[in-house]
Amino acid sequence: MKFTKTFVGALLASAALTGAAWAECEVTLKSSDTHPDGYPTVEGVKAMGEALKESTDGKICIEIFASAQLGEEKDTIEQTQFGVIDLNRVSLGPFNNIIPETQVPSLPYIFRSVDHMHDVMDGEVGQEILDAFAEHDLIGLAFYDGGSRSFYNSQKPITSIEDLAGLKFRVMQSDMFVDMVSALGANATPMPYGEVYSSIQTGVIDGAENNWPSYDTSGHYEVAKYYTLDQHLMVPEVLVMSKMSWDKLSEEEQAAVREAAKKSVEVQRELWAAQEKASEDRIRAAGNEVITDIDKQPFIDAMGPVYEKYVTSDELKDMVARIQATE
Ligand code: GTR
Repeated sequence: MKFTKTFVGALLASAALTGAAWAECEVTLKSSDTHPDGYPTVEGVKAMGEALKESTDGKICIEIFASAQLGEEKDTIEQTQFGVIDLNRVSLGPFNNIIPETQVPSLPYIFRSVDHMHDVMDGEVGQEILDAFAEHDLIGLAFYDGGSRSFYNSQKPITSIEDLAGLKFRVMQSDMFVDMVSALGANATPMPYGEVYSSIQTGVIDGAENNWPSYDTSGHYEVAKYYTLDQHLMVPEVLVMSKMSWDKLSEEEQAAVREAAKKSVEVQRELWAAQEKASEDRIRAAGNEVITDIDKQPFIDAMGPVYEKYVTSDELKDMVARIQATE
């Protein structure tokens, strides 16, 4: 068969759409995500890749490795620090033990609403947190939405703080989250995301906590039928780059990377809102018991010791005060 020019052109264009375009690029940034293709964070980074390819005239591309192909978050963070992975989309949670500033937006009930969270993360506090990555061989590029996290479990409907007593929940690998769960009267086990499904299934843990899209796409909703919307955390997602990879780029290219990351935020936020709704609909349709009628005040009141233990330096106290003062 003789290929016409248009046919080859169409073939190349479709290759670009399916992600093979990076093969033609001079620089290909390898990007990690624990979520599957189609998840709003993965799609956000895809949008960044498109913007970057365009602004660098096809020189810099992003190749995404979704579904934890490069490992669990904690390990991929180390690999990013070592320059093995160039870009990483992760929750702020797994950074808590290494970068104190990331604890602030990870504090339980720190944000009053999604708008409050956006105002803070898009403002000076957010910028200070992004800047804090530099001392840890990483460049903080942007924050994505991660909704609010609530408890789900396989045992019983939780309708009050008392119901949590004695249950064992998986948390992200952050000491602060272990203390948060203890302060609520339950037990916590830090564990990689990829081990949660089977751990609930086999009864090693009773449940975990996450947002609607993660509860849905991880399949956790199949093994933990009770979801209680106590919304204790609103931890933003973050997009970071390896300092080693960053240093290989010219100043102009670095600016293009920053710009493309910022541009992708809007795309991710829109997709996020739609995915939250779609996941909620699917889980409700699956017949899971969703407890919405819950008094959050006792949960909020129980968090005093967590703030006391983790908000210790003047810098962190000042950040918390500024967040609370943000309208
Ligand atoms: C999700 C988050 C992931 C991962 C996961 C977890 O909400 O998007 O990056 O941190 O939670 O609980 O491990």
